[in-house]
Amino acid sequence: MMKGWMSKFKAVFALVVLALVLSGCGEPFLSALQPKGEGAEMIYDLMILSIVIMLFVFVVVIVIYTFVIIKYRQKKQDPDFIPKQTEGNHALETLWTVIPIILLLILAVPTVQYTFALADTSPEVNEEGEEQDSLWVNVTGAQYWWHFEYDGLEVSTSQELYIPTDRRVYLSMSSQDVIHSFWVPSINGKMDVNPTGNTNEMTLLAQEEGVYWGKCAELCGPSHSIMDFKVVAVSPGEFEEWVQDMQQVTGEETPESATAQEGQELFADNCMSCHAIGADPNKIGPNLTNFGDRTKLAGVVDYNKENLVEWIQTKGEEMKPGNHMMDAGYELEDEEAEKIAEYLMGLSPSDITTENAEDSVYKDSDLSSLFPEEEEEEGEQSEDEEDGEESDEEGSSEDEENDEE
Ligand code: HEC
Ligand SMILES: [Cu+2]
Repeated sequence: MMKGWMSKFKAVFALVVLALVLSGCGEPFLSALQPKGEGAEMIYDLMILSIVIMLFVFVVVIVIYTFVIIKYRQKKQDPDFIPKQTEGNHALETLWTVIPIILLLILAVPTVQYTFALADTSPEVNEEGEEQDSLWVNVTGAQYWWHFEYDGLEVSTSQELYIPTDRRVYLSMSSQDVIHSFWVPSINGKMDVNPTGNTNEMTLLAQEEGVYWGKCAELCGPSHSIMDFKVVAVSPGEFEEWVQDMQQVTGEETPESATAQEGQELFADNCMSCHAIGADPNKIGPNLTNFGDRTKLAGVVDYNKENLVEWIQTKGEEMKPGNHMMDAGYELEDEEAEKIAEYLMGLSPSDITTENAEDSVYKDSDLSSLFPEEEEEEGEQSEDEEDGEESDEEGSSEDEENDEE
């Protein structure tokens, strides 16, 4: 008897610990439990509904179970006593068949409804019943990065998808190598991308400005787990401005500094076979039109010059094992790589950057819990920073420490 209670206690204890651990999982910019988009909200509602139903069933079963255990426990009486034997009870059997059916219906109706709503990629209709122009983006997944081409706008970018808030953005999605899965948990559910020629469609509607994190959700190779990307939601006006700025870029622009100019030439000689600047649909490697505005290098690596030089020199071999820049044949002096880095980090054609995602749900401080080691390193530097004014504009991770204090 005693032992049974102990193991039950242990189970409850384990559940409590698990709940605590899981509650730490959700980062606001990467959590299906803190929806910031139309689709994510529907999915969240379904989760809550099914949890409520499950809890209801759980409580009812536990109550009956406890009642029966107590009421019908062994009594002090003749050990040969045999209780009244019953067999079959129509009322009860009907009841416990009907109740689950009702519960399943309560769950099924909104699930089916939302499934169709989420798959709906027909144009939005305004109050007068007129069809609105849809903003379509062609999304291509590749080992281990994402490419985005704004349909009809002559704008291409990679890794960081800019979208306007409160407007449905339509994605037409495929893969250029293996199956990947596009997932921005705060905004919508997952969608697979296939290399076989068929395109999948989905929509994104972000309700708040912010930089939302996306993950590849289909095992696609050694760097699958770091095939990260971002969705940057800015106001509709800012988005228009961004598009116009991006449209101006031809890739021929001469950078200001002489070093960057040399970098540009080196880039043209060594890198242009795989990378494009401007709307050129080169898809062996990411489009670098606004590379200067990236929040992360290659989706996951801290964005700074040192890492960029290392990326160029090692072709990302250790930062993203198995990535296809490793196929590149160039050999460069460190000095040359630095010049290229200077050129690339200056590629910022628009004033609209992730900083404009004002009410950003992704703040540097949030990151410290994801990258605990960095936090320590910054602790050492924080003294030097004390006098420096805090500007929210500094997207650098150095602000993390201060944000938290
Ligand atoms: C063989 C084709 C190829 C060549 C040549 C090449 N790259 Fe890449 N590059 C890639 C691929 C593929 C990726 C994506 C890697 C990943 O994230 O998995 C990449 C990623 C990058 C990134 C990160 C982009 C981002 O959006 O964050 C930078 C920066 C970069 N390359 C710079 C260069 C430079 C500089 C050169 C020339 C010195 C160069 N690449 C030459 C294929 C190439
Ligand atoms: Cu992938």
